[in-house]
Amino acid sequence: MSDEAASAGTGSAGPHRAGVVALLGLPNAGKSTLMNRLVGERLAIVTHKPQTTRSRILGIVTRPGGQALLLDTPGVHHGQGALHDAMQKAVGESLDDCDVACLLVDLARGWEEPHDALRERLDAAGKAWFLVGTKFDLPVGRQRTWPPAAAGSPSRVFRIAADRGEGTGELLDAIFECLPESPAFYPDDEITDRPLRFLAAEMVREAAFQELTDEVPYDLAVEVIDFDESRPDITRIRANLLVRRESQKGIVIGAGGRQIKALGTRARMNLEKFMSHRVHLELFVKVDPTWFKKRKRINSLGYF
Ligand SMILES: Nc1nc2c(ncn2[C@@H]2O[C@H](COP(=O)(O)OP(=O)(O)OP(=O)(O)O)[C@@H](O)[C@H]2O)c(=O)[nH]1
Ligand SMILES: [Mg+2]
Repeated sequence: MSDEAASAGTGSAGPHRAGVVALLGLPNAGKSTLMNRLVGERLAIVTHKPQTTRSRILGIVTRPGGQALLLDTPGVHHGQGALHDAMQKAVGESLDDCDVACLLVDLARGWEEPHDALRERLDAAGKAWFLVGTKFDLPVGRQRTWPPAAAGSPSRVFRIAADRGEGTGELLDAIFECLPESPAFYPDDEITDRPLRFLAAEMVREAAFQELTDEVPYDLAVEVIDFDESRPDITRIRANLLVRRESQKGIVIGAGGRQIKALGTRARMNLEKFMSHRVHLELFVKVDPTWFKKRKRINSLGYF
């Protein structure tokens, strides 16, 4: 349980509340960081590059009297192709499915034109939505006039620094107050519906985003081909790094295999921290010029 979930007012005297909360915004707004903070685990991968998240990822926060189903989503952006379409479909479905939405806006950047469309969709759907300014710890964010007039009429307005947990407890309290009366949807010890196998693939992809430059991480997908949990003290994982072009294969492997070694070490250390035991990680680089073109293939990689 996160500090936020533990410290938030229990609300256990009133009716039980449960519902879906969509975390929406532009790429790099801090959606995944906020979800991880509220859930209290590094469920969603976070990098300094935009378009890190490719699918909707459920993070469950349970406390006495309530359960919030947080949906981390890909950032809203223009683009084309089956992967882009799958990412934006995940955004649309999260918006449609939610009981309350948080529209996250990077305070360092302020309100931008694509926020208008998101706000219009939320208002048209009649959703309760919170305006959440992120990265309040940065000086430029602290100086920004908030809320901006263009934001219209959000139900509530917040400023948070999710990295350090500033303002996130108050935000979670407000979320719980807004949820409909309902029994819980998941057992109280569950934090996501995603299998460990998918979370592991994501952690490898996170390492790829951190280690590789230019377009390579965007062209790369991770396919777990073997996930062996038969021993309690070590998990053995074998995964393919799918790249689009032969030239990218060379970049990912690096001179003398140094790049893939660094990437693998970084991923393994994060996996061991997450699983609290040893991980044996074996990575292979495979050229697959079409992985991002076919919807079913994209979905099978966990991006939906
Ligand atoms: N200074 C500061 N940086 C933050 C804060 N929250 C997130 N960041 C940073 O912003 C960057 C993007 O964070 P993410 O959580 O990956 O953003 P996102 O909205 O999920 O991005 P996409 O998945 O690409 O749409 C990372 O480098 C984070 O460390 C914050 O409160 N303060
Ligand atoms: Mg993200």
